[in-house]
Amino acid sequence: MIPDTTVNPLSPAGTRFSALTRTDPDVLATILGEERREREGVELIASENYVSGAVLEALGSVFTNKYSEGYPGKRYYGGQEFTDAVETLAIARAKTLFDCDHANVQPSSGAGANIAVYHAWLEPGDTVLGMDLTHGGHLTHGAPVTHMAKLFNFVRYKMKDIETGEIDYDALREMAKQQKPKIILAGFSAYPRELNYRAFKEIADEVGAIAMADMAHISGLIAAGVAHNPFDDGFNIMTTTTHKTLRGPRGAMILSKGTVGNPLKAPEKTIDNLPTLIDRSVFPGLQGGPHMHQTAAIAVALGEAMKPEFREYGKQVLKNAKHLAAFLMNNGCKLVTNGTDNHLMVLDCIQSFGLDGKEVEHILDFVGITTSKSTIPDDPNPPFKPSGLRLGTPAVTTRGMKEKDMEILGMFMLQAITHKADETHRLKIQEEVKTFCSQFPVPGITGR
Ligand code: DSN
Repeated sequence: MIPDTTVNPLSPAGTRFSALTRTDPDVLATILGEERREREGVELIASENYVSGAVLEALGSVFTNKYSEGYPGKRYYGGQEFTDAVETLAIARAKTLFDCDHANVQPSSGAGANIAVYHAWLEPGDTVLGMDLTHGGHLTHGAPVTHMAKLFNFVRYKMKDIETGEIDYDALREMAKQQKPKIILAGFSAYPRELNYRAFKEIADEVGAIAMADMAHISGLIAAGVAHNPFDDGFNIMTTTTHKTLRGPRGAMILSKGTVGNPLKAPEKTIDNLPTLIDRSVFPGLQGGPHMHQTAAIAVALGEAMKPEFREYGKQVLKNAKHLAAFLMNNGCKLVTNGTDNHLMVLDCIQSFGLDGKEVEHILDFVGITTSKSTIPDDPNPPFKPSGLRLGTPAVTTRGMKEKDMEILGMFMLQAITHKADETHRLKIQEEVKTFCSQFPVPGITGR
């Protein structure tokens, strides 16, 4: 049975939330409310997950008290015995998991990690070739609204065929020859298919660019060995957040190939110096003191990702996604690229239901199914009211759901949309979702 933390457990000293119970019941109420929301609802946002009790403990540790600008063995403040040890551990685990020469585990977010790479390698005005936002790319890959788009010249490639998701690598090559990018960027936040990393790398070599992969969404699948590792095809850099399929705390890493030098000395801009250029770009270039409690929690998550159970987790994420996609398509829904090879899918809500993504997100929210609206390729609608909805299976898989549960979730979703105007029916589905969820504990809340 799942302990009900919304009922004040009296909290004797030393037990969970005992200090907050005494000092700040207002904030405690919000934390318990969020726990209840996570426990009683279904999380289908493709970029979210549930951390383990161990990750949560490291994140809530005294490492948050410490300033540690610099890198292990080269810091600007004293008292670094344990910060050096934990950061060294995180770096070593990241290098082993992703098979690279260097890991910078300090970026506090994925956006910062990408910005640090751009500044490590580019000069203002240089060109980056990245995936179009509505075709699945990410805001930090050069969307015109970002600060980076004012500094660098981003040009965008698209899918050749939105029915299959295939990228037009011939067009990409031609574009690269014309535009002469310094970075070719492979990566996405709403693309449901595998990329051909070898093709990206060959094109990058032909035009003298470096190959960078933003694997924020699928780094957990790469670590589990169920998705391709871009380093196997010679990529130079991989950025990733740590809180999506990798199931760690909020944070990010920059992984690279090359020789690790002294980050206190500015090296020449050569491919071999990328690790040092990246370290200097993160600190002092972009950030001040790293979040060592976050680093400790990243180390724990990377340790978990090295275990055989994580391989099984990765396999199940994929099985669940394929199953949910098939169930929805068999019931008349239209998915962008007609399916998925990874953990996510994009539902075309206009074609499926005659509703936009914001309306469907809202309908599902009411019954306790959390999703995120999404653009579809070349979406005629604006990003705040786009035509699609993105769904993903990393979080529900962490809770232990399997293929048959995907059918139940799919059914709840379709019923909620069909009965959107029937209040009694909607409340009934809301109760059914809650009862269904009670079978699947949330790890961090139960302490697992
Ligand atoms: N917000 C993340 C996502 O949902 O994909 C990426 O930044």
